[in-house]
Amino acid sequence: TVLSGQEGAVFQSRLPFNKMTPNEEACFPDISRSGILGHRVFLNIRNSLLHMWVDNPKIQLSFEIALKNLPPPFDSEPSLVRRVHSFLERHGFINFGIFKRLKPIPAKKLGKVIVIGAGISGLAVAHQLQQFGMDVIVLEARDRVGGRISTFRKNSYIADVGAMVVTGVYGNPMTILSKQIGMDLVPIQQTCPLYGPDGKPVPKEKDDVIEREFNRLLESASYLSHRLDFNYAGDCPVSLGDALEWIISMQEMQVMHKRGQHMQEIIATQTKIIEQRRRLKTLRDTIGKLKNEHLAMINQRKPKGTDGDLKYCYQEFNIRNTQIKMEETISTFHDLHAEEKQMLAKLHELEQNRPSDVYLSSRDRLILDWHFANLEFANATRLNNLSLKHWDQDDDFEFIGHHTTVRNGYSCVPVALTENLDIRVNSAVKEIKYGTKGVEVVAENLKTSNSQMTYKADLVVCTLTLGVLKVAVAHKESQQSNTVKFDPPLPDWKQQAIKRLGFGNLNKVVLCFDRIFWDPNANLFGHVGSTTASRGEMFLFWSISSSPVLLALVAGMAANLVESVTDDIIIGRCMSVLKNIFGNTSVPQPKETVVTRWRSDPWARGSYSYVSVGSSGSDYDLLAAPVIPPSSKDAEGLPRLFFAGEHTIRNYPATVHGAYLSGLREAGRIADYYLGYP
Ligand code: HUF
Repeated sequence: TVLSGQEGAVFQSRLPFNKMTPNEEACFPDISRSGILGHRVFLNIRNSLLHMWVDNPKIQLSFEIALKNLPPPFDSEPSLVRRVHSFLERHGFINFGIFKRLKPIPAKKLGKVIVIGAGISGLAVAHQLQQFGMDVIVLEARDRVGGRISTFRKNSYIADVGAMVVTGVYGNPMTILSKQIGMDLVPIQQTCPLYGPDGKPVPKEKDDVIEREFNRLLESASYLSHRLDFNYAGDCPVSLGDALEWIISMQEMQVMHKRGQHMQEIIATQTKIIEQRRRLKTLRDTIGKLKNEHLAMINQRKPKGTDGDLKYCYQEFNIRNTQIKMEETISTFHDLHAEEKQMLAKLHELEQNRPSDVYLSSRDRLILDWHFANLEFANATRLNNLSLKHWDQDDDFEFIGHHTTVRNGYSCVPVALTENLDIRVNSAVKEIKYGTKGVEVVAENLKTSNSQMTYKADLVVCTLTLGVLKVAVAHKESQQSNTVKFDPPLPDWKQQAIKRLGFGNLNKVVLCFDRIFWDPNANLFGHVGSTTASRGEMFLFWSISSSPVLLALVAGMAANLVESVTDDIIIGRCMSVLKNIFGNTSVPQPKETVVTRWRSDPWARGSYSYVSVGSSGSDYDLLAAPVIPPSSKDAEGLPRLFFAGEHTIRNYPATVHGAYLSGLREAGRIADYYLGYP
């Protein structure tokens, strides 16, 4: 059920309606200790304020308006209302995004901040800190904002080559942003017809059966991990891919075992039939013999009285005795004959119902591989790289509601968030020096070669991608160009977490045509690869634009491979897949094409994070933790280096909303450290 009113607003804010969160209890220790009545008052104020904001996020919710609109008796303690209002504002529950300000931003600046990266997390943190009254500058290496949100726009063609889907609406901060700025959100039709390697449609029934099997395999892998605690093989942590292949092998063995059992049952039934037939033959002989005996006795029967009574009695006794024996034997014969019939029926049934020779036919396995490719797309890596135990650790935090795409292009969000910010594009950060007194960031201007600028501030927020951080902490010899140096080097706990957590890859091919030649009603169609190894190559096509644009996804192993191949070859591969499905003459040459190479992109070095084998959700927390410079005598002990980005948010990683929320989180943390408690 979808909640509305105050409950809906609290749900949208990802807070529990009826209780305080640990963070709230820490920030309101007096309320936390005050018993049920105090809690109720706090929750009523907090929930009412959230309701006011969610209902009208286009206008700043000032303390004064909040107080005015609070129903009595909750307006009777203005100091508490002010504290709740400040808390919600500081932690990004109200007054975030783009809205009409009723009160100007404080003119006196309260500390200087450098934000590295103008992706969604950098823009979120910069925007928040600026409205909190800090002096903020954003350094961005690219010539545009948005980072991994990137929209290709040419003529009437629009295609998102980075993030594309708003995954669930309820609780998603993008829902609030969509009310503030012109985001044209369109629900995705989830039906996805599949085409086989031969280009022919995969029958619906077959598709359903294999999808069920895929889900069963995932459930078995989860059982293996969470119920049997089978997460290590010796000392090595097990990957999801390993577990799935083991389960498949076990299923294959099970199939062989079932076949063996079936054969044994057939042989046992056949042996029983032979034995039964032998017994029937003996009985038939006995019946024949008794019949002859009985007939002879009848023929030789003598009448009573000639030879005396005793002989007559003896003769009659024998005749009847033989007859009874004969009748009994015939009855036994009929019983055994009926049994034989049952045995034959059973044999027939066994022969008719031979279990299948294999667990999956080679064709079925390829359809299963398509589902694996889809999972590899969602996680941006091969299943063999994913931790069996933790790969889906964020599942409980998935937002409910339909998935949507941004028809006017996702880049409208970062562009809107640039409002009033001092963003220096083309500024590639080379060095981040941090000490107890403050920070110095050296950046190279990529437009005017060799010109370097040093920026000084109280603190720095680093939203460099996990891929860029990995290169920064990699061993010296393997260092590539465009690396960022931390001075002093990042502490070991941070470096180890950077190394452990995975950073995956995913690529897209945009094909812009002069007309639609696919089913215009389907947003998606799938293409089953011809080998397990190539399962991720153009396995899924998206048609979400109002113009004739197709977006092909390249996931799993293929995502990296495709980066070493020229655009022509990749486009050629796409075209042959499409011609195979729709026919040679139906597919025109594309007018425009784009091929992404996120792994080779020096400012991304991949697509998004994943929980790799040996890592866990707690690595996201380590990546989020700020760094306090190594202490000196007059150390203030303040953290100077803060981190935001999709790789720093344990509950919502690898997403735009997660990156955005990480920016709101860091702004709150920085304000708590540098501006004091409200
Ligand atoms: O890379 P960023 O956008 O990271 P984020 O803020 O955590 O958001 O920002 C980092 C910035 C960039 O602008 C860099 O240029 C800059 O730092 N930078 C530097 C620098 N080095 C780097 N600046 C200065 N100096 C230096 N030295 C790739 C991708 C992602 C997604 C999807 C598809 C693809 C192909 C579809 C998808 C999706 C979502 C989706 C992930 C998000 C990402 C977020 C990070 N998606 N997310 N729905 N993602 O599958 O919600 O459909 O894009 O988590 O954008």
